[in-house]
Amino acid sequence: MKGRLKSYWTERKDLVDRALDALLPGESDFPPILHRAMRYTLFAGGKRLRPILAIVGYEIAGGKDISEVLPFAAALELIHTFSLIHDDLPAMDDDDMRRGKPSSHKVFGEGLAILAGDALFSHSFRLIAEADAPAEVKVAVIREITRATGPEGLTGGQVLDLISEGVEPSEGLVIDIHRRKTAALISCSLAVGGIVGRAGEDLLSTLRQVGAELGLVFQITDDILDEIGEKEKMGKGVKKDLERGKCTYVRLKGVEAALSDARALRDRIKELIREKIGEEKGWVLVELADYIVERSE
Ligand code: GRG
Repeated sequence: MKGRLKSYWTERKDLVDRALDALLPGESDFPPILHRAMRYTLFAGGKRLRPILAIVGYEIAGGKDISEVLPFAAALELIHTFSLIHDDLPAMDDDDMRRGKPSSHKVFGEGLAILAGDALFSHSFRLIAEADAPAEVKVAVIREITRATGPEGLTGGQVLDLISEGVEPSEGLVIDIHRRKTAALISCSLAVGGIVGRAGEDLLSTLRQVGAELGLVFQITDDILDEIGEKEKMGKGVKKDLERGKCTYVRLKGVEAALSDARALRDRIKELIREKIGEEKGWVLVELADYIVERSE
């Protein structure tokens, strides 16, 4: 990441990190082992893509007071972190490393890792319920999040990902898994920011669409990085997808074609942003589209 995107990101990431710390129960709250486990993966060093996208959506909608969107942004990061902890479990992807550290279940054991994830998910809805926003905004946010995380989104995507191990991938299946497992929450994050910033229906549907395409390209790049990325930069094991016979874009088309498809999709997303949001309001998304495809972490 470079230039003005880097300074935009650093400033907002700092706000998100501080909000997360303030909005989470303290590490020594009872029972301390649960609170330690909740904070362990949360503060292990994520990019904070989803909460920052919520801020981006809020700002594009015309929101001026970032503190208004921060509890919602924090809730999205709690949900994402919950999904990472569960994804790493032996019953799912069985990964020993996450965010550059041993996975939650490696440190706390499986039972606590499951429960830390559960507690993060529950706490996210408490943050939404207690946010300083009108009830109709909160209900719209809850609808957006539950649709993105339920059977049509993350949970359904994770099920397809799990039952498709070893299956010969088709383009339809790979894209369906990627859209649900990864793109749904990324799209939801931009839309949640839009809802809190009181975006109208047209802008909301643009934010959902741009987020869904960015999410798809994000997961295609994740597949590429699993194949050719560096473990240290990724903060997790690499070459795991092939080993487990995952239905990935790289398995479908190979690294070269995956990269060229990702770049073509990136170009279409940039056109969409310029056409529907405009360069002035949408510059973060335009530059983010480049970062997502060219990233190494
Ligand atoms: C949310 C109800 C509910 C269930 C969760 C376990 C599960 C069901 C879903 C797993 C989905 C999953 C882990 C998808 C992969 C998404 C992905 C590309 C994660 C990596 O995101 P980054 O690179 O990670 O943004 P950091 O660590 O930077 O936050």
